Amino acid sequence: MKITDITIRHLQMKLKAPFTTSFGTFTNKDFLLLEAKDQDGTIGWGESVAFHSPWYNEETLQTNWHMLEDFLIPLILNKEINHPDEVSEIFAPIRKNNMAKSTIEGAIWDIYAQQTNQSLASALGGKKDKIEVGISIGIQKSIEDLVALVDEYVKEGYKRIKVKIKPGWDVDVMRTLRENFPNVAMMADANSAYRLEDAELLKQLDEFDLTMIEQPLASDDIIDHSQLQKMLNTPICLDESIHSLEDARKAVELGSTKIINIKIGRVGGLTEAKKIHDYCEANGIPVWCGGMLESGIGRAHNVALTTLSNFILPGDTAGSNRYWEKDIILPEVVAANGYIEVPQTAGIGYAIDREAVESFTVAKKNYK
Ligand code: OSB
Ligand code: MG
Repeated sequence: MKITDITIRHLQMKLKAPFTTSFGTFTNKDFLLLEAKDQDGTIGWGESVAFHSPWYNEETLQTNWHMLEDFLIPLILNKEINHPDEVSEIFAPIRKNNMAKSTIEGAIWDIYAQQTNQSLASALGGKKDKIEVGISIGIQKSIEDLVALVDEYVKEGYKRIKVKIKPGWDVDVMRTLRENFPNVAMMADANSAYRLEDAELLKQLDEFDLTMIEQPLASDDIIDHSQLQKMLNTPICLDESIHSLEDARKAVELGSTKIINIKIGRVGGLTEAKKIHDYCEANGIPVWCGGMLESGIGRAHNVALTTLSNFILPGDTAGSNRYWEKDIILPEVVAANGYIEVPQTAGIGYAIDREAVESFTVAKKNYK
């Protein structure tokens, strides 16, 4: 393939309900969509998962736009590409900026899957026709509100509940949840809100039989996590700390993580995500697919990735209706009884609702 035309759009979509983590609250989702056109006319879509502020990691919507416009798009336009795996090699001279890189790579995987007449899931080597998913619930105003929400999602069929924690919203919250939902698979995500000195407090979570605790310590740490894991029975799962296969290998070798949350954007694309998946599978480390409050396009990529065999634990890819009044794909992603059916049509498997895309677009630019 040869990409001859790329359009970047900045979309703004209002979340149905604000989403609060230990680092901040999202009410709107601002993000970039990338539409790439091959010389044969095939169109592929990618979504940047960078947020509008550098809270989760250092990238933002604007840094992604800069990287795409000034560095990444010029490396891709009119270059002969035989396989999407080549994209990460082309981008190798550019350090980090993984979410920006992943935005183009995702569109190229979509085009490749269409041109080889297979679903993105099959193109990646995935075999499942449905995937098991959980839900991630933000910090609420009160424990009562949280219990009511969890009850709602358990009734909707989600089989695993993840809740956000932070200092002051942790042990008592998890105790109340466990008392109310004795048999539901539960986990807590701290988004780096604690330090090794908090080990005694985090140890109290062992009582609640959590499937894992996600990223308790600093976003760039793998050393203290290995110390903490020695003190906890609850498995640690790293999210923010893992940007590459090399990061995954080092964290696993140090014993800093027993499970890995793979986010396509955080690791620079589907090719690297697959490498981490394969390494983890060979080393007995289960993985699951994380979420970044994606629109339908990023969600479709997550669904496809989750069909790989070592995605053993339910991920955060909930149905479109958990986030949006109206998504930008047709049909929307539907989670029924905790499962999403994997689309079998070529490419990402969902049609783009261009009218919806235009209605949420606040800026756009074309590159040829
Ligand atoms: O840490 O997984 C995270 C949302 C925003 C930023 C970081 C995270 C999250 C989630 C929500 O947990 C996942 C989702 O539902 O998309
Ligand atoms: Mg997380």
